[in-house]
Amino acid sequence: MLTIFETIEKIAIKIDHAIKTEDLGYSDTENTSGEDQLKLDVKSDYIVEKAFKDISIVKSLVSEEKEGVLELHDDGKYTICYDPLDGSSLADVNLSVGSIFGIYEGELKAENLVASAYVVYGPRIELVTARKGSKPKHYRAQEGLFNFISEITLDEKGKLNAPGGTQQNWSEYHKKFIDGLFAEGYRLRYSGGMVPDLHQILLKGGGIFSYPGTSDKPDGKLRQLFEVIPFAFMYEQAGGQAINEKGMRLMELVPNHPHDTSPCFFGSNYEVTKLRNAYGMKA
Ligand code: AFP
Repeated sequence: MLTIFETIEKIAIKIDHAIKTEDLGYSDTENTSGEDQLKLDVKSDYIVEKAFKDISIVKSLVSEEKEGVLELHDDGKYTICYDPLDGSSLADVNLSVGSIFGIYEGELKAENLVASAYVVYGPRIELVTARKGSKPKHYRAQEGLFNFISEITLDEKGKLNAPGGTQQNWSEYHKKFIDGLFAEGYRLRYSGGMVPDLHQILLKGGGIFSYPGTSDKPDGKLRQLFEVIPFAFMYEQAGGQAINEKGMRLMELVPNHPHDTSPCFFGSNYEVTKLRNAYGMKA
């Protein structure tokens, strides 16, 4: 696992360099979700693939930017599902973006995720890794090396509210839930980049990030294998919760297809309990 995390560190430095130096325009390709790919998406995907190609414990790769599974080593142990550059459409307005990695052993379902990691490309490059049985670990890069800063623990209750999805397509009860948080004094923190938005809640003690099912996207937008499950693991390891609209732990998801999405809510305990009440979910 250490080898995988060290490889992610090298990838982070290279992707950060690409963000700072490469053309920010569109390529002439689409990803499997039918979204236009930026040149940066394609480049970042290439950087990740190249870095893991020679790591023998990696059995296969599944990228948000590609259809299907890329088989690497028959004797490998892990499948890495990754979004090489999440929120890439924010790069042209110079907001933070990120990379997300879910490391699975066996069949691709949440309970088989053994570790996850994400990188935030902001004013600094930061890395957070999580493994079973310990708190997520937060690192910051300095002159190309990642220095450990601290373990991450969520408070029982936070102050931040990051509500995703197009508001006119929210359900009445979701709108009521979000309005209720603001009425309680919560502050809006939403950049449109899942990685920096979830990172902020983790580091500032707590709150809630929601991306519900909406009338136009009943299954939400965020992808289970590359985005939802790796962050659900992070939030649970940090002492928080991560559930879907029915109150099921996201760590129980079983995707039917690598690009399946799910409504998702990540937060500290107080806010998730409030969500359960608002949605009429079982405790
Ligand atoms: P892109 O990868 O298309 O830029 O989308 C970013 C993202 O997947 C995720 O990082 C955000 O949380 C989410 O989309 C924002 O979506 P909305 O703009 O619909 O809230």
